[in-house]
Amino acid sequence: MKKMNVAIIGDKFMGKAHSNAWKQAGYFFDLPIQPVLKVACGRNAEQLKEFAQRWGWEEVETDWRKVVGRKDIDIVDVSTPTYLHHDIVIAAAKAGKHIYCEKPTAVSYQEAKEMYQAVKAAKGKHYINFNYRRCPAIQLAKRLIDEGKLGRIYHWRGAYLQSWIMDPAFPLTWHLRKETAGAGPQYDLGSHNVDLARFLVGEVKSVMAMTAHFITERPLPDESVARTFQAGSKGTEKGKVGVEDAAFMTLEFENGALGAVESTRFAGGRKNYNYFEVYGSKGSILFDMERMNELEYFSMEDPDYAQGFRTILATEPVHAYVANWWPPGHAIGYEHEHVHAVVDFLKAVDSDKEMTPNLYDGMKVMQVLDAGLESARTGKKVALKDME
Ligand code: SOE
Repeated sequence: MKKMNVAIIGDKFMGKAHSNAWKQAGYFFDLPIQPVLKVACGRNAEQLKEFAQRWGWEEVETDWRKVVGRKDIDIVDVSTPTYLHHDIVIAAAKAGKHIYCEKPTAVSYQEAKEMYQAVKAAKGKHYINFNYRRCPAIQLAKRLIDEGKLGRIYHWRGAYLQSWIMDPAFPLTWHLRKETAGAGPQYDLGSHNVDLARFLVGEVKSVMAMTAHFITERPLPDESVARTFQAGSKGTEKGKVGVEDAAFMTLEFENGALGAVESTRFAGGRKNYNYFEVYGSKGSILFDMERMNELEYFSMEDPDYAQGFRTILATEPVHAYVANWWPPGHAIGYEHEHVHAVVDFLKAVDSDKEMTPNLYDGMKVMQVLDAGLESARTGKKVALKDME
């Protein structure tokens, strides 16, 4: 079988999720290319060594430029904090690599545009990791919509709610600084939601938004801390929070549908509540990531005496990707979406076909998100065409 060498840059949460995906994909799916876990790159040499040993990366390197410049590397996996995506992606595109990049795309729409220009001019394939698209229940939602089962779409209602920074003692990690994250939940969570809205409903035409800042100062983090959920602070010294704590947007779609997108890290009890509803002239669907194997479906075509939401357990072989895992009813999880993305990426590379979502989609999502931030700043509706 053809082999390709993968370099991963970033060894924290996404580094782990992607390493697992590169490793597992070939056990469950017939891959056209065998990915070789060649080199792992991270800043902290000691943590990196431990990471590489655990996941089976053959080599380690602390300088991403050296990794991207290596002739033997075919695929660059960008799993770093957001502010590094721009330079790494552009360098990797210029070096002719295939690119597998984490979301949010960049710290601004402007940067995302530059990244897209670079990959467009290069020959490698590119992917932006909006992993939720590859959840079988969301693939089912897409299928129902494409088959016309929902009819004309009237509404998108998306909410991505978390609670991990509600404690004011939670330190000022890179997610809370404008220079490293670009924005707060508007980017981190809203990017997933807007991607799903574009995937299931269509292109966005205009946006109105409001943001809120609840906690404006936080303790500075311990240097070794990068992973949000294990963060510790180094004492009483504080720094200014540079991003919003919550962002709520309304969307006008090009097809006339109206949408709402809520993104917050201040929803107590919500851990990873990535939730959406789609309402159409013939039916409705609801999805909740915390119950990711299920899709709620309501059809107006059912007899009136039997109408109501039904819960479809999307674990049958007929559902996307599921036949390669376990028998019906044996649920799958978050990490499987990442495995599915790796499988499709390798197929795209092998067949020289576009992978979706790619850095074009990543750029379009950033355009919507920045339109939202602009609207929140000015108090005005922002048309996407004015953002070009
Ligand atoms: C943190 O908010 C986070 O890890 C996001 O960055 C991920 O994209 C999301 O899948 C889960 O929450």
